[in-house]
Amino acid sequence: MDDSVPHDGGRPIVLTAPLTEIIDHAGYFIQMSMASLPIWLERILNDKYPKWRDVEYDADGSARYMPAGLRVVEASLLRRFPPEDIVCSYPADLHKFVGPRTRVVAVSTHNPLGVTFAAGVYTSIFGSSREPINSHYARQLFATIKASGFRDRFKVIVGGSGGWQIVQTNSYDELGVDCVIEGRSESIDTLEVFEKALRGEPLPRRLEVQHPKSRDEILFPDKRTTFGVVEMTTGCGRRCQFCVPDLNPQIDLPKDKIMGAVRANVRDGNQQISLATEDMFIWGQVHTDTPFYFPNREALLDLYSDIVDTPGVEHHVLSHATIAPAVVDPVLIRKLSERLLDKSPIRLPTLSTHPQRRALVPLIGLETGSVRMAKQIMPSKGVPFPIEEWPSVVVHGLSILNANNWFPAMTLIVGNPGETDDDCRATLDLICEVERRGLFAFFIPSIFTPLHDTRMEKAKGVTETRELTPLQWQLIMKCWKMNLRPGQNAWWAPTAWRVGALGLWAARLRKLNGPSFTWPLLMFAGVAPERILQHFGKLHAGRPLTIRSRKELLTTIKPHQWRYLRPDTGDLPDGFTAPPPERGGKVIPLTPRAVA
Ligand code: B12
Ligand code: SF4
Repeated sequence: MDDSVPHDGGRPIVLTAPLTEIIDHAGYFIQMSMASLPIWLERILNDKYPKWRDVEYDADGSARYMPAGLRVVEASLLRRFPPEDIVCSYPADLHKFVGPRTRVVAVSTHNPLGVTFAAGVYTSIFGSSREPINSHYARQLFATIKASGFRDRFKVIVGGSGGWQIVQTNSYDELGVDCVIEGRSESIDTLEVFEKALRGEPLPRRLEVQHPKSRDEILFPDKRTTFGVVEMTTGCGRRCQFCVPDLNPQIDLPKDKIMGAVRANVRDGNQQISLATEDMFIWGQVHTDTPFYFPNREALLDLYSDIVDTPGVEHHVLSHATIAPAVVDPVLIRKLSERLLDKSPIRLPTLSTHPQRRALVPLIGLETGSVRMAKQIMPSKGVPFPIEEWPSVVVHGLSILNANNWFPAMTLIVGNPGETDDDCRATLDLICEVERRGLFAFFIPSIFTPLHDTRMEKAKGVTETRELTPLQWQLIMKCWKMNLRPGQNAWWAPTAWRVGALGLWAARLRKLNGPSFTWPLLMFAGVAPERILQHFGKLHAGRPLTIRSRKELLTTIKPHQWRYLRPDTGDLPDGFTAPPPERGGKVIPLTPRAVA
């Protein structure tokens, strides 16, 4: 860092984040790619997005936008400290704000070392330089802070959903971090740590702080956030064993606060909004008389309609969802499409039937196609349907979503503890069934990573790509082959892929990933038709699955819950009787349009 002294001696509290977690144009996918691609492939993104480093400033040189988490930290600190003591700075401008008066540099990070789902996998598949682009920039940020001439005067506090990576890898000294706070900034304990740092007192290395238990305790920033991220819910409720966010209390946040944060984003120049959630479909149905997995159609339509109708909101992007609600209420999906598609910045010309080829791409967990595995790691993932019906729920959910121009990015976990070849075959069968039916999702396989604090924290997964079995490789490469279908319409594209993939394999990947990789790679490259490779026993041939009809699926719901089904969705189980007029629940004020 440049050691010139800022004219005001610096700000006592400086808030920052890695540049690659702050940038806000070019859509979610640029950040996701940066989390997954190794630094030696950065030039691909530089070529595609030559301006990705360009950021906007407020009049005082502070950052115009920051990740939502850091904005909440700022809002939380503003409860106790004066605004002139706090600044949000881009990494390149730290020298303008860090000076002799600085006592805290606080860093928010999502994924600083790239040791989480998917992020670690692709960098290790791609080679010797395993460091993901995002991790490179995170380390660069920490190095800049560490090199400050005023470093002995301030403490470095790290927080955010990726803070645990520093704890788990014990990278405190290497990165120059004094304290990692795990948990939310609204906590009084978080404020106490900042107080201590301002007084120059020693800090604990790691502090776990309490998550707010009620919706009113969650703060909303009145400033612009990266991608216009506004929190919608916390927690989930489906209780998957590997999941971090599910450990938080299940809360849906008040609509008036969400709308306030939407308006703040628009006021500060953001044209895009995205609601942060683990499952958008629980909103409006948390702690009501109706189980959360029967979505509250009216409340959701009301909320999303008001967001996309807010003057200045040009784009809206979905974040995370689950698939069972699509089977429960296809009418909701259709009506959401009617409201949301026109504002989606994502276009999938070969898939979408929207006049401008717009599409909705929520992130949805598929994780496994093996019912045996699903029972172990995510027994409630498909509620209200029993987990035995998981493959049918996925296929039906996807057909309803696709019919409404939703093409989800679906994550899969490869190498779950105890995963057998049969489990892997079952997942391949499901993926092939999706292909056979002409359905589409972007399948994003990742290698099982035991995430800190989860119920599977102590479980051991695959640590090296060389350890992957031929079936696991086949699954990974099959997913990517299917993902590339929409982009392969140009006459030259398939050949370019073949040549590129083979070249990379010959030059680098053959040695790195071991012999199990060879046949799946040849399948990916399309060197020989899959059926020939299957015939010679080099690949598993996906077996056709028996998929239940929607009516059969609805019949598998526990009969005492049938009353939560909506008659206008059809396919009702025999013996269904219409529910009483008022569907229990808390009262959510609705606009007349949403009810219509
Ligand atoms: C929106 C989102 C994204 C967006 C936008 C991210 C952004 N930069 O704004 C996109 C799609 C780009 C994205 C990408 C990825 N994401 Co993401 N994402 C989310 C999501 C849904 C919401 C994040 C959010 O803004 N929440 C709201 C804010 C308020 O919460 P928060 O950030 O946690 O902040 C609170 C605390 O952490 C704390 N805090 C935050 N910063 C600081 C700093 C200090 C100093 C202190 C004291 C406290 C503190 O206080 C805040 C509230 O008080 C979360 C799930 C979730 N519900 O949190 C997943 C989540 C964070 N993402 C996750 C993952 C895995 C990824 C990817 C690696 C996926 C991938 N393979 O591509 C990439 C990594 C991106 C990168 N740059 O490296 C995981 C993180 C797992 C982990 N770290 O162990 C999560 C939890 C999802 C999950 N279900 O697993 N993500
Ligand atoms: S459905 Fe998703 S968010 Fe919910 S518990 Fe499972 S993995 Fe976590």
